[in-house]
Amino acid sequence: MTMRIERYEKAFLGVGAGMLVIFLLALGFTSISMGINLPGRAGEIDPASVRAIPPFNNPGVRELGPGRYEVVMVASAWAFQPNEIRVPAGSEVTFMATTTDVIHGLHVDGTLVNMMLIPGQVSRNTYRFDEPGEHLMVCHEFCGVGHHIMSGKVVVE
Ligand SMILES: [Cu+2]
Repeated sequence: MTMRIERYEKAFLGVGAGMLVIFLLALGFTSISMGINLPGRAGEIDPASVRAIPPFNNPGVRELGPGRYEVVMVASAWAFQPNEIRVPAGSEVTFMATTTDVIHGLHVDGTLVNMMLIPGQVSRNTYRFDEPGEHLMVCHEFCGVGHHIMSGKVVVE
Protein backbone atom coordinates (compact mmCIF):
# COMPACT_ATOMS: atom_id res chain seq x y z
CA MET A 1 0.00 0.00 0.00
CA THR A 2 2.72 2.44 1.01
CA MET A 3 4.69 1.56 -2.13
CA ARG A 4 1.76 2.42 -4.38
CA ILE A 5 1.23 5.84 -2.82
CA GLU A 6 4.91 6.64 -3.24
CA ARG A 7 4.82 5.56 -6.87
CA TYR A 8 1.86 7.86 -7.65
CA GLU A 9 3.52 10.67 -5.76
CA LYS A 10 6.65 10.27 -7.84
CA ALA A 11 4.63 10.20 -11.07
CA PHE A 12 2.77 13.33 -10.01
CA LEU A 13 6.04 15.14 -9.29
CA GLY A 14 7.25 14.02 -12.71
CA VAL A 15 4.16 15.53 -14.36
CA GLY A 16 4.75 18.80 -12.48
CA ALA A 17 8.41 18.94 -13.48
CA GLY A 18 7.55 18.07 -17.09
CA MET A 19 4.97 20.85 -17.27
CA LEU A 20 7.46 23.33 -15.85
CA VAL A 21 9.95 22.42 -18.59
CA ILE A 22 7.24 22.68 -21.30
CA PHE A 23 6.12 26.10 -20.03
CA LEU A 24 9.69 27.42 -19.88
CA LEU A 25 10.31 26.19 -23.45
CA ALA A 26 7.05 27.87 -24.58
CA LEU A 27 8.12 31.10 -22.89
CA GLY A 28 11.54 30.95 -24.54
CA PHE A 29 10.05 30.12 -27.94
CA THR A 30 7.48 32.95 -27.90
CA SER A 31 9.93 35.56 -26.71
CA ILE A 32 12.85 34.59 -28.96
CA SER A 33 11.19 33.27 -32.16
CA MET A 34 7.89 35.14 -32.15
CA GLY A 35 9.03 38.41 -30.58
CA ILE A 36 6.35 38.37 -27.88
CA ASN A 37 7.70 40.24 -24.89
CA LEU A 38 6.33 42.06 -21.91
CA PRO A 39 6.10 45.78 -22.63
CA GLY A 40 9.05 47.64 -21.20
CA ARG A 41 8.91 49.81 -18.16
CA ALA A 42 10.27 52.95 -19.70
CA GLY A 43 10.38 55.13 -16.61
CA GLU A 44 8.51 56.76 -13.80
CA ILE A 45 6.41 59.89 -13.83
CA ASP A 46 4.38 61.89 -11.33
CA PRO A 47 0.80 61.04 -12.35
CA ALA A 48 -0.51 64.39 -11.06
CA SER A 49 1.68 66.43 -13.42
CA VAL A 50 1.74 64.17 -16.51
CA ARG A 51 0.33 66.94 -18.71
CA ALA A 52 3.15 69.30 -17.75
CA ILE A 53 6.06 66.87 -18.26
CA PRO A 54 7.59 66.39 -21.74
CA PRO A 55 6.88 64.52 -23.92
CA PHE A 56 3.45 63.96 -22.35
CA ASN A 57 2.67 67.69 -22.37
CA ASN A 58 2.32 67.29 -26.14
CA PRO A 59 0.69 63.93 -26.93
CA GLY A 60 0.57 62.85 -30.55
CA VAL A 61 2.35 61.05 -33.36
CA ARG A 62 5.89 62.05 -34.30
CA GLU A 63 8.15 60.84 -37.08
CA LEU A 64 11.50 59.80 -35.63
CA GLY A 65 13.10 58.87 -38.94
CA PRO A 66 12.27 57.11 -42.20
CA GLY A 67 9.51 54.59 -41.41
CA ARG A 68 9.85 55.12 -37.66
CA TYR A 69 7.20 56.79 -35.57
CA GLU A 70 6.61 57.50 -31.91
CA VAL A 71 3.19 57.81 -30.35
CA VAL A 72 3.15 59.73 -27.09
CA MET A 73 -0.12 58.84 -25.44
CA VAL A 74 -1.91 60.06 -22.33
CA ALA A 75 -4.77 57.94 -21.04
CA SER A 76 -7.30 59.32 -18.60
CA ALA A 77 -10.86 58.46 -17.68
CA TRP A 78 -12.20 57.86 -20.29
CA ALA A 79 -10.18 58.73 -23.34
CA PHE A 80 -6.91 58.18 -25.11
CA GLN A 81 -5.07 61.21 -26.32
CA PRO A 82 -4.48 60.96 -29.27
CA ASN A 83 -7.40 58.68 -30.10
CA GLU A 84 -6.66 58.45 -33.81
CA ILE A 85 -3.21 57.51 -35.03
CA ARG A 86 -2.29 57.55 -38.72
CA VAL A 87 0.90 55.94 -39.99
CA PRO A 88 1.99 54.65 -43.39
CA ALA A 89 2.13 50.88 -43.95
CA GLY A 90 5.49 49.37 -43.05
CA SER A 91 6.06 51.76 -40.16
CA GLU A 92 7.66 50.78 -36.92
CA VAL A 93 5.69 52.52 -34.21
CA THR A 94 6.82 52.94 -30.62
CA PHE A 95 4.05 53.63 -28.14
CA MET A 96 5.01 55.62 -25.04
CA ALA A 97 2.03 55.83 -22.77
CA THR A 98 0.99 56.70 -19.26
CA THR A 99 -2.12 57.58 -17.28
CA THR A 100 -3.14 60.62 -15.28
CA ASP A 101 -5.57 58.87 -12.96
CA VAL A 102 -6.39 55.17 -12.57
CA ILE A 103 -5.05 52.01 -14.21
CA HIS A 104 -6.00 51.78 -17.87
CA GLY A 105 -5.09 49.28 -20.56
CA LEU A 106 -3.96 49.86 -24.11
CA HIS A 107 -4.68 47.12 -26.58
CA VAL A 108 -4.37 47.61 -30.34
CA ASP A 109 -6.53 44.93 -31.91
CA GLY A 110 -4.77 42.50 -34.23
CA THR A 111 -1.30 43.48 -33.00
CA LEU A 112 1.05 42.58 -30.17
CA VAL A 113 0.50 46.00 -28.56
CA ASN A 114 -1.11 45.15 -25.24
CA MET A 115 -0.01 47.16 -22.23
CA MET A 116 -1.17 48.18 -18.82
CA LEU A 117 -0.99 51.88 -18.09
CA ILE A 118 -0.23 52.31 -14.41
CA PRO A 119 -0.25 55.64 -12.58
CA GLY A 120 3.34 56.72 -12.03
CA GLN A 121 4.76 54.45 -14.73
CA VAL A 122 5.58 54.97 -18.39
CA SER A 123 4.84 51.95 -20.60
CA ARG A 124 6.56 51.39 -23.91
CA ASN A 125 6.04 48.93 -26.74
CA THR A 126 7.07 48.83 -30.39
CA TYR A 127 5.16 47.24 -33.25
CA ARG A 128 5.58 47.13 -37.03
CA PHE A 129 2.39 47.84 -38.99
CA ASP A 130 2.97 46.07 -42.30
CA GLU A 131 -0.54 45.80 -43.72
CA PRO A 132 -2.78 48.80 -44.49
CA GLY A 133 -6.00 48.81 -42.51
CA GLU A 134 -7.67 49.95 -39.33
CA HIS A 135 -6.99 48.63 -35.86
CA LEU A 136 -9.37 49.28 -33.00
CA MET A 137 -7.61 50.56 -29.90
CA VAL A 138 -9.31 49.82 -26.59
CA CYS A 139 -8.86 50.10 -22.86
CA HIS A 140 -8.90 46.59 -21.39
CA GLU A 141 -8.73 47.43 -17.69
CA PHE A 142 -12.03 48.32 -16.09
CA CYS A 143 -11.60 51.99 -15.20
CA GLY A 144 -15.05 53.24 -14.28
CA VAL A 145 -18.48 53.94 -15.75
CA GLY A 146 -17.06 55.20 -19.07
CA HIS A 147 -14.70 52.27 -19.60
CA HIS A 148 -16.69 50.86 -22.52
CA ILE A 149 -16.42 54.11 -24.51
CA MET A 150 -12.65 54.41 -24.03
CA SER A 151 -11.38 53.60 -27.49
CA GLY A 152 -9.64 54.90 -30.55
CA LYS A 153 -8.06 53.60 -33.72
CA VAL A 154 -4.80 53.15 -35.53
CA VAL A 155 -5.14 53.75 -39.26
CA VAL A 156 -2.39 52.22 -41.38
CA GLU A 157 -2.38 53.97 -44.77
CU1 LIG B 1 -10.92 51.17 -19.09
